[in-house]
Amino acid sequence: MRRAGTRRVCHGRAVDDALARLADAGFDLAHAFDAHAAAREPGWERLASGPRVGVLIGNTRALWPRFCAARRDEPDPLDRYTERSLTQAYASATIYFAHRTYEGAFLPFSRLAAAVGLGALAPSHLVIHPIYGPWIALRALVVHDGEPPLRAPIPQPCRCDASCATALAAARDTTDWRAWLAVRDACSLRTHRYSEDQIAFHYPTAWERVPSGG
Ligand code: B12
Repeated sequence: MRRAGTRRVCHGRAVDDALARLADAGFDLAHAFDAHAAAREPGWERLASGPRVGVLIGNTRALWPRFCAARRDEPDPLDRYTERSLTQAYASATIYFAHRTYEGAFLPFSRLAAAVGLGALAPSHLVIHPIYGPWIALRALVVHDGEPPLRAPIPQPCRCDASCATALAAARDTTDWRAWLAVRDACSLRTHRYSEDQIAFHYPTAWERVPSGG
């Protein structure tokens, strides 16, 4: 599988192998950054001490067939699949998951993704990737030793006519998933929209199944 928007994070063979395994499992976004610099972001102070390389792991629509092929009959199957894939790929690194709480709170993955330049936050509050638009999910952060690349926030990738802000205003007071899908669909970058099956998995039950998302 082609790895999307990534660069090698260090020379370590083990790191390359881990990224290849994750790509095979459908986690096709891996964005390395300086974990110590990112520790300045509110909510990420925990990165200040410890290994220097952070790698944000996410996915595009590429996840869907891989996940479906490996899916088990279990509660929150995507979260469990994510955990298994990450821990198998990185046996000894520190891993933080977007769907888990730490000391009672979710970690602000969207703000981290914007701070380290994986994407930019749109008026919809969704992270917009320069290629995949809003059709990405943030799954985990891996922290390991090595030399991090320099990163900076990127400019807004979408040519926004503010239609996502209008859609967000319409969705805010409702739990109707169609209104929330309309927020994502309002983005001008829609070539890499999820498949209907993937959308059906993420949207209609989002409010009953808080940890998952994508
Ligand atoms: C809890 C949660 C939810 C909850 C509550 C969201 C809320 N508004 O309070 C529910 C289940 C309702 C939900 C729904 C959705 N979520 Co959500 N959610 C999360 C989760 C796990 C934690 C958010 C959080 O509290 N962060 C910690 C706080 C401190 O950070 P923060 O940046 O201030 O977080 C705020 C925003 O993230 C915001 N938020 C969360 N999801 C969304 C989605 C939209 C459209 C908006 C406007 C705001 C918003 O709520 C937080 C508190 O105000 C994150 C993953 C993560 N760890 O961040 C995903 C996450 C933000 N969600 C995501 C998505 C896509 C959605 C949905 C659009 C689709 C879906 N079904 O998954 C829906 C619908 C929109 C909505 N009303 O929020 C993606 C965003 C991807 C991207 N490209 O930006 C994330 C990153 C998950 C992922 N795996 O990628 N979500």
